[in-house]
Amino acid sequence: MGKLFAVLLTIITAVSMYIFLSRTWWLPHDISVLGHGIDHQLMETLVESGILFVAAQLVLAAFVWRFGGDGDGRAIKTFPGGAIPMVVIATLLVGGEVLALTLVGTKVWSSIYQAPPDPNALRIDVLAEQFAFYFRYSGADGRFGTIHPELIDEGNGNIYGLDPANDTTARDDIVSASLVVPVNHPILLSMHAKDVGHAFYVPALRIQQDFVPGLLIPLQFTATQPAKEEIVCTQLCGLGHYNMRGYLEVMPQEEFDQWLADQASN
Ligand SMILES: [Cu+2]
Repeated sequence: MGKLFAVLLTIITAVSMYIFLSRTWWLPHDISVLGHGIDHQLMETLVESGILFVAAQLVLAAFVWRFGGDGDGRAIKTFPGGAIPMVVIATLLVGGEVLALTLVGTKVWSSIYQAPPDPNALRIDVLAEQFAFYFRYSGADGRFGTIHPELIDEGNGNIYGLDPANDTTARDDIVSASLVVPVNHPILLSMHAKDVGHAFYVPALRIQQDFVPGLLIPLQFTATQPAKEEIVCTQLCGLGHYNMRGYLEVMPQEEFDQWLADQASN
């Protein structure tokens, strides 16, 4: 029985390794300036934890093969020095590994979350609600109209609660159901939620960011090629969650300018 388990364990380890090495389920294509750094970090983590995984499974298989119980009543040997040193060593090893990965990963993390926004970034206001995303552009004046929560009215299409009658900066604001951005241009999203927690997930951008009600969350990215990607909500946010999605469209600058002009004249 012990030997059979050792063989099974070795086969499972080999198959798992093959799935990763052959890239059977792999990352989607990358259209973000930051994507390379993130993928590189992910690879380092995968390789490091992969080696440890394979080594641990094979050592386990070898021990089971060699010492697997066959019911002959032999006494169970104790680990030299008792269990405590073994637990301490294992904790230090695993703790050291996690800490090392954290320190190495901090570089990529801070390049996304701690870097100051590009002064030329195109600012887009993102609103998440049950069960849709809305994207607001400031229009010709470069200023966003103030949000008045009491004016929010799905019925008349005032999704953001703007007051164009009294607020001149709100008059030219453009609200779109798709996130349309120019290629190779830094984008700064300002994300907020109207009701519950949601998330903004675009695998090709390597971005997954939660919306938290009450918080204004900045998020920056630069897309490197024209594309149309799905934006999905990855926080269970209610009955319609499965259907909460939008589209990111990355287009050349001239096309984007044209799109924005078309939206403004509507
Ligand atoms: Cu949602």
